[in-house]
Amino acid sequence: MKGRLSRHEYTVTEVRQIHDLPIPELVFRAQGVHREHHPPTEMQLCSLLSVKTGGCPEDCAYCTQSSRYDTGLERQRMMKPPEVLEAAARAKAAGASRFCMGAAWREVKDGPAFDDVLQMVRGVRGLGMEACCTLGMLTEDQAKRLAEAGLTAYNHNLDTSRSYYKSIITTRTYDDRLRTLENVRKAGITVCCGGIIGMGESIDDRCGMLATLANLDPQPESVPVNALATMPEGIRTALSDRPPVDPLELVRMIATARILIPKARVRLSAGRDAMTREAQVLCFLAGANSIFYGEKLLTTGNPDVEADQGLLRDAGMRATELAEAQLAGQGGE
Ligand code: SAM
Ligand code: DTB
Ligand code: SF4
Repeated sequence: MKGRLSRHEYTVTEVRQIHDLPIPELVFRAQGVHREHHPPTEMQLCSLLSVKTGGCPEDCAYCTQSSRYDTGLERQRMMKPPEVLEAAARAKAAGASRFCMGAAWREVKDGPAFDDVLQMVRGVRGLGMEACCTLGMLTEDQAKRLAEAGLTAYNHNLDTSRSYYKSIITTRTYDDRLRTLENVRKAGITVCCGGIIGMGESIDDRCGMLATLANLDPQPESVPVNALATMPEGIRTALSDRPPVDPLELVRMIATARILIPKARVRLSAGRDAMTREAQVLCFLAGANSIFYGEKLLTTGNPDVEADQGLLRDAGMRATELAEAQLAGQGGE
């Protein structure tokens, strides 16, 4: 909450002291924080859909959808609200409680495409699901219109530290990102903000990003931790040659995020399809309580629905019920 009496501003050094703890100490501390704030066996299942794919003018080096690189991804026309709502209904029937719609835009432009997105948001809320969008930069007025349509959350990632950011994206700044997050916050929409590891950044960069996230006031309600997506499907990015992320590094990021941002949903995001079940369960123990659910993320693969249902069952965990999602989503209206 704004105006907290003794708000602590984290430094990179402090975050690093947590991040570098021996894993048994780190996970033990994270579990303690997790249990204080969340039911430890409950997992939010969130389905993703790319409603406008490819042809993006930005130069994000990690992204398959940037038109600045030859990624081999086929550009697709923008989907219409009825098609999107059919996909949302299918996701709901499969057990998802949140539906996130992504568009390969630099920023939202007012006009028919944005009006369609507003209709999609109203439709998803009408299904009783939480609705999330990730559409690039937003003005204050656009955020307000999304809030009026019932949007629960807006995803806009910091991606990495302020200093490494310039090596990954040159077409918009870190401050642009922070401004959009502020507009989302002012409109009363919950903030989903995290980043990616495995892009060649240092451990200090990772901890710097976590410090910035933890120092946001209020802190984000949702923190996605992505491993740079590996692309067996043949599509590429400017960073495709990076070695794969060691899952223990994701465990460290998740546990540290859990300790620093206790109330957030920490989301084990891109990268699960390259992980064993055991590594994923270790991430759950470290405090991850949300996953993307469904065969596809935006353009790359994700474990299939049966595999995830089996994983939750065998781990003795359960998916967030729709009714709980509705209650949680009320804050965003
Ligand atoms: N165009 C909008 C934007 O960039 O804000 C929304 C879509 S964008 C694909 C959403 C986020 O997905 C990015 O900020 C990034 O953190 C994540 N992402 C994109 N490509 C990824 C990849 N190859 N691996 C991991 N995460 C990725
Ligand atoms: C986030 O942090 N991860 C999701 C969601 N927010 C939009 C996207 C992951 C994208 C992975 C690469 C792809 O599928 O294109
Ligand atoms: Fe465009 Fe978003 Fe991909 Fe960047 S991450 S290239 S803004 S779709």
